[in-house]
Amino acid sequence: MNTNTSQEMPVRLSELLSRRFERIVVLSGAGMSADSGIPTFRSGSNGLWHEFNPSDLATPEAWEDDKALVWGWYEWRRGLVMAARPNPGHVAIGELQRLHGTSVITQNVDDLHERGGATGVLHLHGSLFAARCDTCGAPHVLGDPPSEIQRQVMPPRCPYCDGYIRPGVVWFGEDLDPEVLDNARERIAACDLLLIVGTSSVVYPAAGLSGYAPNGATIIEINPQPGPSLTDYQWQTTAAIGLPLLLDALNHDQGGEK
Ligand code: BV8
Ligand code: ZN
Repeated sequence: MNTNTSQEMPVRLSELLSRRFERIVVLSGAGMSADSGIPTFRSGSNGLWHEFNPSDLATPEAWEDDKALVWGWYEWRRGLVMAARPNPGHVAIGELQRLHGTSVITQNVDDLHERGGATGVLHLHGSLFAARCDTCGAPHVLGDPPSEIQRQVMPPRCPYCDGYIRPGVVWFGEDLDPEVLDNARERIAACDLLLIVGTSSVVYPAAGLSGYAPNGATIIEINPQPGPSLTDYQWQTTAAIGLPLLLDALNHDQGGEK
């Protein structure tokens, strides 16, 4: 495993990328959106909820305990995402998919991959834009988030059963959508290049997905502070810097359009 802290494509990495890849998969985490100004899950600011650990708020227990605090937190995050723009990393992944056919799997609950041009994104942990009734499950379309940040915001009620509307995300202790998880495992099991971008790889089952990559697949991690991992190459750079350079290298070596 190599680790390189340079900001241009390291030679060893460009050598790794010089073969032809037919089935590229991207697996992203919160670091993917850090360059768009979205705080990461474990090392970002938590705003008005600064005394709370995001992992403690993203739980059914917190929701049962204080719906207004949790709903206020998610509405703050939804507002941040709506005001943010996809960064060059999101755009490069959209191009990677257009030119080389790439599956995008994300732990993120934002829509920045889609706004960067990616389609068919698998959201392992749901989405800020998929609210639903906590009682009858009816999908609920949200309007604009509150204009100013409020610490406590009561969630809306379901027009069908008067239940509370909850965020459309997977909380700790909740199961992931089995279809989404199976789909992600299948895509990674068939890949020949896996790009792991901006994740601390501590949350399961997402963190275990890279283990499904077949022997012979090339696994590359892009992260300014990579953790221990079984990759072929750890590139200590950001998503916004690394992914456009990686796209250039693949375009150069794979002859542009597929
Ligand atoms: C499950 C949605 C079966 C919500 C999230 C005890 C009780 C219950 C469960 C467990 C338990 N012990 C273990 C578990 C399993 C648990 C788990 O894994 N816990 C961990 C913490 C030990 N998992 C679950 O509960 C999952 N469900 O297992 O169900 C079950 C059922 C009952 C009981 C047991 C098991 C559900 C997990 C899903 C939780 N929901 N999100 C929301 O967003 O509010 S996870 C949350 O963490 C986010 O989705 C986030 O994406 C994800 C992972 O974090 P990262 O994306 O990696 O973000 P992080 O901040 O950690 O790291 C950022 C990285 O980016 C860093 O490496 C940094 O260096 C890098 N970076 C920074 N800047 C940049 C950058 N990279 C590139 N460019 C940059 N510019
Ligand atoms: Zn309902």
